[in-house]
Amino acid sequence: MAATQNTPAHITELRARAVLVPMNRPLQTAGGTFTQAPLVLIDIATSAGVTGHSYLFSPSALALKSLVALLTDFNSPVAKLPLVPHDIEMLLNRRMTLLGAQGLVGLAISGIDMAVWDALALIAGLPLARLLGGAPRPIPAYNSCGLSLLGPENVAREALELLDNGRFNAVKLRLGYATLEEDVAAVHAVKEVVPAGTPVMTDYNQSLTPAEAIRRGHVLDELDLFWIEEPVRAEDHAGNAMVAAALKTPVQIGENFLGSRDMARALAARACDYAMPDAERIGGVSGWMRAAALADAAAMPMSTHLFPEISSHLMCVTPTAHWLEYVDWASPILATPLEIRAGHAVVREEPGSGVAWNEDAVKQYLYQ
Ligand code: SMN
Ligand code: MG
Repeated sequence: MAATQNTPAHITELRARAVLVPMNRPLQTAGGTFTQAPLVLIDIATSAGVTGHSYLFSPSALALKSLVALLTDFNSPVAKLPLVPHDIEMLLNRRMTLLGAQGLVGLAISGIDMAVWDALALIAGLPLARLLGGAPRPIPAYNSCGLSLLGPENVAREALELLDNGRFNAVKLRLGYATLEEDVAAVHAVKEVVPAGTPVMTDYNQSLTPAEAIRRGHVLDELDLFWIEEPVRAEDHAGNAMVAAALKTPVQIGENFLGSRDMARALAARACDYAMPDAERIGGVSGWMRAAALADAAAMPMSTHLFPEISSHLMCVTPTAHWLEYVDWASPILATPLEIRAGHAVVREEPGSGVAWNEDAVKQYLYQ
């Protein structure tokens, strides 16, 4: 008897639009300030009648229109292609080799990959975590929505608000004040108000030189911080390695890994103790799975950066899964925002990656 052949669904259209979503708490880091979240929403319509969704975060609103234009231009190479994420990724990377598949191009390819996987999960009727071979489970999440460079009084007040009576039990504090003394004062202020044992992550957003990071880090080493993130320039693997070797506190990097090969180079350079790739820079779902394999081989705890909705599914299939970074920036435009309960993200038993639009809200925040 001849084997039955199901024709795989194919892409019918790729659409992109931009929104500027007001943030509950403006974020002021040593690397930049945000009061609105500049997001690009991607829709991949398919012949199966379902539409896959994903979004990108553009750290500068200045690039929003360019990203939308780039994605719209990608409609022509991807329309009519079968819904096969690996082949789509390979094709787009090949087409972009001479231009360079990083920067905005890398974000666009990652965003397409995430939307294609979302469509596949919707067609299969499975949560993305299950389609990838895992099962939805609660993922430990820290609240990363605030704790900007606002001084000790403000961060102490905000830390308690962010814990939200036990909804969260870990927070991330931005550091990189003009002086070490101000960094220490901010850490003390938070540590004094949170319950004993509360993990306090910290983030320098690449603002120090290696020598200054080691000088500040030796003092911070006595303050029981959960990790020190991006102490020096992200691409300076040798500098990060010097800092990681000198400090007791784990050094966390990864949000600026540009694809899994970049991550492999960072791991080979021993640039960090912990890794936290970012779904839109590591290559979407496909890139994440390769990054998770690298982290597993290196026995390295792996956390996430932004995109908590899809990232919580990915953590269900990450062997060294560590912490999910929770931000609520996309929540206002999502049909069902990610839920956090007792310090954990709730991965729903519903088809897809957890990303679908609240169209009324999207209309309200459209950027054009
Ligand atoms: C961060 C990076 C980019 C945008 C916002 C916040 C920060 C983090 O480094 O890790 O949350
Ligand atoms: Mg960071």
